[in-house]
Amino acid sequence: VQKKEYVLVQAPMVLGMQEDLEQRYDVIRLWDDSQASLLQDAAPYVRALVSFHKLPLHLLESLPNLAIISNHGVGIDHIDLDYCCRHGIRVTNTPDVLNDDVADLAILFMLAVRRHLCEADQFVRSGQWVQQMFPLARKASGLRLGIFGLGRIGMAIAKRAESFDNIVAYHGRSKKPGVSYPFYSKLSELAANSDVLVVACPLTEDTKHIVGKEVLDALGPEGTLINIARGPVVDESALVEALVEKRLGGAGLDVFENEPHVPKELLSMNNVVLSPHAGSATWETRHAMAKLVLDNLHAFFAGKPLLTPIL
Ligand code: 8YV
Repeated sequence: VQKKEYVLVQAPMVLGMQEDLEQRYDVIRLWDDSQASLLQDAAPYVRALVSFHKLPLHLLESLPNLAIISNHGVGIDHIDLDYCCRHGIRVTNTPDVLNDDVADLAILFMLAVRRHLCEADQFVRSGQWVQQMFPLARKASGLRLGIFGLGRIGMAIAKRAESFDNIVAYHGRSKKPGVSYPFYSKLSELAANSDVLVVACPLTEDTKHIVGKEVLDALGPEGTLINIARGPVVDESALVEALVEKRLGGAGLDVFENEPHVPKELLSMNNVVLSPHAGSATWETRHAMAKLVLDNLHAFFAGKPLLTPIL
């Protein structure tokens, strides 16, 4: 019998796919403390790792034969690509399969924040409706919607926003060829010309904290910030300050600087809608993501081209 390859997995995959993985490989579960000694013994032979979030350097260093990291997610800001490059480690991610879900959540935030959906739900449940009228909200259609990062997810958001008669404009590293939406070369100018600003860019050294006081003030007291990308793209203390001082109208946030911790000031604000980094969290999408993770691994071990390589 041919020995199975070891695959180190950082977190469980969606039901069904974890079982598929375990049938095909000798899986070592990083979240399961009872497998720590197995990991110690197997470390020199591990060639593949399935990552979900940040990998400690000492873990990578303990895997001298690591040859592929198949990341469960499109964002790869938590992977040390320099380390991977230096050690000839291939890296794959899961682009495209989650575009719809993440774009849906951005639109959901736009609607929920502007139309006070969470408050309205609470208003009915708590019985306040029988005593008073629900305060008026703000329109979510016919707005100027700025997208920071018009990549695959940004485009899916733009397409949806158009069906709400929103006027789309964008900012990014460069103007996209073949795209007719107005391009702003300065993020603060896009913000100044937007009612809703959606953050949909990757987290890099260049984008860290780029949404700070200047951008938030440009968006202004009637503006809505939506972040479905990565927490640290937004300077969270500047965001909290802007909301506390009512210099920003509202926010829809799926991601935070120090997940799963959320600044306590946000918890009591009814112009803020919060979500636990759940942009891709549907059965269908998590299944498609896991399948892509597995298909990249299978391709690697079969010596075939990787499906969605980063490195
Ligand atoms: C999560 C995401 O990372 O794809 C991404 O970049 O942020 C999300 O899909 C995913 O849940 C972690 O596996």
